Amino acid sequence: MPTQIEPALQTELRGRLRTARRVFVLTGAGVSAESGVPTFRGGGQSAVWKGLPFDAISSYRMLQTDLPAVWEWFDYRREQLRDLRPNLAHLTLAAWQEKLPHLCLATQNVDGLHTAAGSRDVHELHGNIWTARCTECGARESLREETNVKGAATGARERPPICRSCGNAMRPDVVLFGEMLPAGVFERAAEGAAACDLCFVVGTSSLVYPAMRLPEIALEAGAYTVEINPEVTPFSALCHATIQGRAGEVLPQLDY
Ligand code: BJW
Ligand code: ZN
Repeated sequence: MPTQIEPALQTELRGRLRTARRVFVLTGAGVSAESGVPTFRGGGQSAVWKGLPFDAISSYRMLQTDLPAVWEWFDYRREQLRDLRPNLAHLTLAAWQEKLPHLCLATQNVDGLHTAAGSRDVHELHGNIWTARCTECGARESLREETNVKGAATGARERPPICRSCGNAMRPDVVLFGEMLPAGVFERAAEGAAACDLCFVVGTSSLVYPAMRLPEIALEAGAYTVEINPEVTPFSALCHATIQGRAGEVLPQLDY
């Protein structure tokens, strides 16, 4: 049975969307769950890989000690993503950007599905799984052309890929535990959070910083803040409204 938003809250939130001047949205893995992307902490296939918990393999320490293993993990993840499509949550947020005077969308996801849904200027706080970055010169290259990372297709590169600019090893262009976010991306998202009057926090466990600073900034700035998540999180008690439900069912019901 799909989640039905309580009618008074639905009316309240539609009204706020109609009158909001600036809306800020932070999304996490849950927004892509209905597309078939595994979450990190919700159990399932990708939480543990070859006996390693994801926070061990998606870490700066692992990058330093075993870059080929990190590539193997992200190649596996890209294979999982290859045929997946944006869901109603991604599509609703993309449609809001067309209707609202200003919408700032920040995501912790590396899957690129917000952009695939049509969202523009997405602040990808944790990078993008479809890009490689040189460990020395920082040059970036797309991995989209590799039709089959297992090597069956002609486009497959060596692992780790060698930078075409300087000849050094490349790495996945994602932010691993213990690493800083890309220069400027948090700051730009924080500007959106500080300036908003309405904030949505969608499908995140609300555990990972500095991403979770963003809705805290919105709250501190006085924004009305709404969480959408089937589970209770550490942020739930701080929000003005929490909707316990799936993003792909809840967000379309807020459309106004
Ligand atoms: C649905 C749904 C549906 C399901 N609809 N919802 C203490 C100790 C050690 C470190 C730290 C510490 N305190 C802070 C830190 C730093 C650390 C951190 O925050 N750790 C905490 C976990 C404790 N942060 C960092 O290291 C960051 N860097 C940093 O702080 O730099 C400064 C620094 C430098 C040097 C040393 C120390 C500090 C970087 C964080 C990078 C996170 N990277 C990852 C991996 C990306 C690459 C990859 O894809 O593998 O990003 S970790 C992982 O978590 C991934 C996610 O983006 C991120 C957040 O996960 P998210 O989105 O919340 O997903 P889940 O799975 O946890 O939750 C899904 C939610 O969806 C659930 O709530 C479900 O209920 C819900 N849901 N279905 C709506 N249909
Ligand atoms: Zn290079």
